[in-house]
Amino acid sequence: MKPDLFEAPDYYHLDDLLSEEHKLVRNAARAWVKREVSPIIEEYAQRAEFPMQIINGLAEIGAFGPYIPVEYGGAGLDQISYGLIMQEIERGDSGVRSTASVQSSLVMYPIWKYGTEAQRKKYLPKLASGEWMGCFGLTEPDHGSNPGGMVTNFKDMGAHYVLNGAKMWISNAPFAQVAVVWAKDETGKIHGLLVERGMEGFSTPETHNKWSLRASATGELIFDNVKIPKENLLPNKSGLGAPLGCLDSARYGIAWGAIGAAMDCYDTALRYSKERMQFGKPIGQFQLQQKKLAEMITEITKAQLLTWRLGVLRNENKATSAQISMAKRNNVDMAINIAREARQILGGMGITGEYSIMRHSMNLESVITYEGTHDIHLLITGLDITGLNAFK
Ligand code: TGC
Ligand code: FAD
Repeated sequence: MKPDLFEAPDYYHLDDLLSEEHKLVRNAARAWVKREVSPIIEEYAQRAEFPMQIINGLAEIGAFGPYIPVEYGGAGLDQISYGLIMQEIERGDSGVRSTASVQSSLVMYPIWKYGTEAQRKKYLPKLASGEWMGCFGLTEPDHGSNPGGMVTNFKDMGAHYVLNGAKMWISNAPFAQVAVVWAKDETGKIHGLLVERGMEGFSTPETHNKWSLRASATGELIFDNVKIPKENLLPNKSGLGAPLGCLDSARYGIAWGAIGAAMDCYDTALRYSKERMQFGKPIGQFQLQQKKLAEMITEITKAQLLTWRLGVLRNENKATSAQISMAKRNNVDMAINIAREARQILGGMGITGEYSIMRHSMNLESVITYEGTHDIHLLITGLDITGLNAFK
């Protein structure tokens, strides 16, 4: 792979809206990605393997629980710092950002928000340091966009619960020590359970043959009469709103992350367009190539401003789920379109692993699908503005 020469576009001086702390956090993450992710990621993606050696570094830049309080091992940062970390990591690779999103927003967040003090103390410091990795089991083979239909269930046996069912498409599953699993009790109400590797009847087979997010490990969670201690139930929130609340936090991180992938594609294409000569000129001098690049920087700039504003609203506890949904949908769609256009600017070179664009492009096919598909997010906005529910 070519050396990482990334220079971040900031057409509307977004940096002026950031605090010194935001810039310090962002710059540390940016430098770490250049040093530790860019040189190795293509090889790991080609081999379809998650680079386990980066876990400590992810913990050090605050990517595991950026906004979780320091007393539990988190970085105690605000929502904009959280977003900027996700942007920088996904600039390197969406699969690496997935690992961080799952750990922070889908594992640490529910333990912090819905767990007991004993659960927080037991799990959060280990997850923040990367000593333990976690995963989040919501999706099932027959229930993806419609998680409320899940069939995974647990029964109260007096001294413990017994869990049965299966989850599919679970990021980090093959190596996670703990899974936050969403399952129905005997009355059909959804609860979160903490399932640990090694519990009898619990297995995590890896999913192979992915053409997307190849540097992220994906697997199934299978529960065959797994005995769950009663203290492993998350007691402080139940119902579908509990897992969906975690998704709000993760979708917000993805909105920033997608900007990172788009910035990397744009920056690569811009540099290439000034170096590649055809018909005796740099291809960047042709109007059609300039149109592509001009549209890219416009869309990136719009997404940066949208997402920064969403971060301010989140810091003030004012962001709605529908606003977060809009940013996730818009920014991932923006990034996937930019990746496709950028790939064309590189001609044949664009399909090789010498450059990051094709990897971003393939990764974004997962990002536009998970955490709610593009169409599901359109319907969430549709419901919000019309009051008419397409899901019922
Ligand atoms: P609905 O009846 O609308 O809602 C049920 C209850 O949930 C509440 N609620 C929310 N609460 C918090 N945050 C949100 N975003 C919420 N959205 C809804 C709602 O108020 C209601 O509460 P209550 O008290 O009235 O019961 O539910 P529905 O069954 O009609 O479904 C709605 C729909 C389709 C929008 C939702 O289910 C959905 O978002 N589907 C998409 C599924 C999805 O995103 N799955 C993600 C799986 S995890 C993943 O992909 C991780 S990838 C990780 C990585 O690698 O980065
Ligand atoms: P389906 O729900 O079957 O949807 C298929 C198509 O139908 C989509 O285009 C969808 O938009 C459309 N559709 C569905 N319902 C409607 C409707 N009402 N109106 C219009 N169109 C509709 N899940 C987890 O729980 N944890 C994870 O860690 C996790 N990681 C993932 C990692 C990867 C790499 C991938 C690919 C997925 C991951 N997922 C995870 C699962 C992901 O959230 C689901 O794939 C996603 O929610 C879509 O579900 P589905 O694949 O079953 O598609």
